Amino acid sequence: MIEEKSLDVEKTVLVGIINSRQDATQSKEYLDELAFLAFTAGGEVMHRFTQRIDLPNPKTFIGSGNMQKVLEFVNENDISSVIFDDELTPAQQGNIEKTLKVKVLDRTGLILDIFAQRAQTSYARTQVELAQYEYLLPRLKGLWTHLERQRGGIGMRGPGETEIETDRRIVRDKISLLKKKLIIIDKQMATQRGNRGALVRVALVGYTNVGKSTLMNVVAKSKVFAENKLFATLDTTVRKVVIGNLPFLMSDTVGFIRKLPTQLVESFKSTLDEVQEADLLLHVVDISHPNFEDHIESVNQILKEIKSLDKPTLMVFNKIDTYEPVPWDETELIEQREEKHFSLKEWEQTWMHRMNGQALFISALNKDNLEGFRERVYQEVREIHVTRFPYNHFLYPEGLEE
Ligand SMILES: Nc1nc2c(ncn2[C@@H]2O[C@H](COP(=O)(O)OP(=O)(O)OP(=O)(O)O)[C@@H](O)[C@H]2O)c(=O)[nH]1
Ligand SMILES: [Mg+2]
Repeated sequence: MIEEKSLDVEKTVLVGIINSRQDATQSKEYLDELAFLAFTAGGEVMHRFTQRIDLPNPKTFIGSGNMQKVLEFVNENDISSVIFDDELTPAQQGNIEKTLKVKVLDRTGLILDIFAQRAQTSYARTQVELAQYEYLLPRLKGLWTHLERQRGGIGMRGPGETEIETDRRIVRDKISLLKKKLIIIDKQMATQRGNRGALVRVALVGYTNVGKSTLMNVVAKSKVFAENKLFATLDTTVRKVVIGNLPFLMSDTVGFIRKLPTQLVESFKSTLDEVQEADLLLHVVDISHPNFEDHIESVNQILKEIKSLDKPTLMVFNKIDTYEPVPWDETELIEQREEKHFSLKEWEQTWMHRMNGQALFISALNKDNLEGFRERVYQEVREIHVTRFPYNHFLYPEGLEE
């Protein structure tokens, strides 16, 4: 079993930078996430390189001394791809590839590759393909054509997998064809959403891997694919949920990530329409993740991009089962405590306070506080429902009927 696995695993190295905007700790956290992305794409990270650098080299991103070190490592360890955490210009990517003679990807390229690998329906595939071609277009010149041996694997899925097209015209034609195809699908999706009637719509949003699908499954008793890898969900699933006797629609959709490629945000427009048209957002957060506050920021950034930041939102802090508060000494000075030393109760108080009570704490996996979750969502949905149907709100009495 293990041998089988190691056959498909591709050896990669990561490259990140430390600068005035990201210190050593942050850089490490970003590389942790990049390593998880690489793992999701089927790679094994053999080494991480970091360089302190404020202005990246316009030609090669990192300096020549460091490039030499990467090159030596690549040659000595049979590395087949080098992944940069930061966005590379097409020229930088080309130059680095010439030096290293292996595949060179940036975070955007890696995320696009994972999306291509995970897209199940033709709708998702069309959206990913469009994003990939748009990413590919400025990078066509000399792209990997000298790497005949290494076709396939990370960064090579989706367009160009079977043949690398060097003709921009073909790629442009493909882009316009895919755009036309998406317009048709978008129309179908809009009609489908229209057909769902006036039921209140609730959308689960959040960073990737926080447990949105797991929560959807327990609440809607559905079977949405969930796993401990990034971007398990690409297609939106909508389920009718009834709490008490109040029916509403709940949607589970693609997870967000720091620096989600703009090409993806654009081509996933229709998938994200589900969020835009929702009446209530449940922003799910993995409270056990050391970077969860950064994650909230990234999600809010994308919500802002899709003009959905001002929607009524409940913050749902998930995975309270794996959150391990370090017991703290009552006599210790408050200032000396770090965030991780807060007990759950304290978190609850700080967040409830900060969010005006719009926060919930649950474990979707262990079903902890699911009753509290259902009760709270019921109240919110009911409020929207009675505004929408002022004359028959008596159909839905106060409180839950179980
Ligand atoms: N410990 C713990 N793990 C959880 C909980 N909820 C979900 N998980 C796990 O977290 C991982 C990701 O869960 P998903 O439901 O796929 O997460 P998601 O937010 O839908 O992820 P994407 O679709 O990739 O955006 C899975 O391994 C789940 O079993 C929880 O409450 N506690
Ligand atoms: Mg999911």
